[in-house]
Amino acid sequence: MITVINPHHALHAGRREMFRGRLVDSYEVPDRLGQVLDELQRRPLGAVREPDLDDPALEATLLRVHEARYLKFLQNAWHDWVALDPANAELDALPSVWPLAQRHASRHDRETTNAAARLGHYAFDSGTPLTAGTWRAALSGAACAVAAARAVSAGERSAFALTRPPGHHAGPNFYGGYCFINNAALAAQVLREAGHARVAVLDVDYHHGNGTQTIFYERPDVLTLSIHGDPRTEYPFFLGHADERGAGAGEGCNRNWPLPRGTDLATWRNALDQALRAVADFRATALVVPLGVDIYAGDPIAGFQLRLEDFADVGSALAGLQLPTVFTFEGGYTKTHTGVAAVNLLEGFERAA
Ligand code: Q9C
Ligand code: ZN
Repeated sequence: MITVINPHHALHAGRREMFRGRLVDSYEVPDRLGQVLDELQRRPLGAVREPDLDDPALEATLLRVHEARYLKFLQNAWHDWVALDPANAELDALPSVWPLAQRHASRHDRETTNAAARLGHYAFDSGTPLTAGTWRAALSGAACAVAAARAVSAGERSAFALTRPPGHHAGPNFYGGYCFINNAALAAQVLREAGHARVAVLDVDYHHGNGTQTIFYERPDVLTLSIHGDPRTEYPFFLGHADERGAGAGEGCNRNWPLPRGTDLATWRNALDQALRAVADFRATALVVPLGVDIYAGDPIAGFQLRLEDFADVGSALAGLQLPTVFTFEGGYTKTHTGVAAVNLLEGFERAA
């Protein structure tokens, strides 16, 4: 398995996020990636490369997944935030006002020119700090996902896009959940364009992959599956129910397995087996796995009960599909076990592949 690492990930380093009425220290910190890299150096799985950052094809791929207006917003958001008030340079950009969805309550077709208010047009939470280096870090991360998918379409059995910020909560025109650009969706899109007629995305992060689901909701060529904490009680709350099955041409091409807090390996694996069957029934020829290791029992912001030794079994079950596979690094927030959990899963995959 090759790993494509984001050399600029640390340019994105949010300081604080809003959580239930207070600003708390960011969970999504550069050390998370450092932990995975350290563990990969202890237990190597293959070559670690950097992506080509001036790939001329990257922009076209980005535009297949995200709206041009949204990408323009992201690219300029920090500059606009500081232009509003030079003192903002010392502060992370967080939204604090949103247009309402209720009938007649807000205009959605007009974009405010106030840079602080504009954040509310694109962000779905106030827990996702946007910083001076966010755009460059996220863009380099996108290059990692694209490079990983290209390597796999060129014949590698598997590749790991080791990048942050994560991506699976980012939609066609929205950010949140620490995510700005949807790396898993980009990988799926690249695999499609490389000739894989049907691609499956199987999201194992604790949180529902709302961004990926939204991006592909009406597409019949990409099957999106997510196993996650039940949105009735768990973030991101407003999507991820079992009855979301896709729409239009994509009817039947989305499946969700919401599970209660406290779910252990046995119940979680049962959902995984159903998801694996769905991938096989779809006759996918390539697989993308948004790899969130916040399903680990010790995670500080999640609620499943998988133990570190369970991760290898998950990896080997994924390998059982025998598909060319791209992993993208998503959640996982412990200060000490993020790397072990991720590499346990990837090593389990490798051993069984
Ligand atoms: N203060 C991913 O795992 N809210 N995103 C948590 C804790 C946001 C998770 C509240 C969780 C986002 C990629
Ligand atoms: Zn997560």
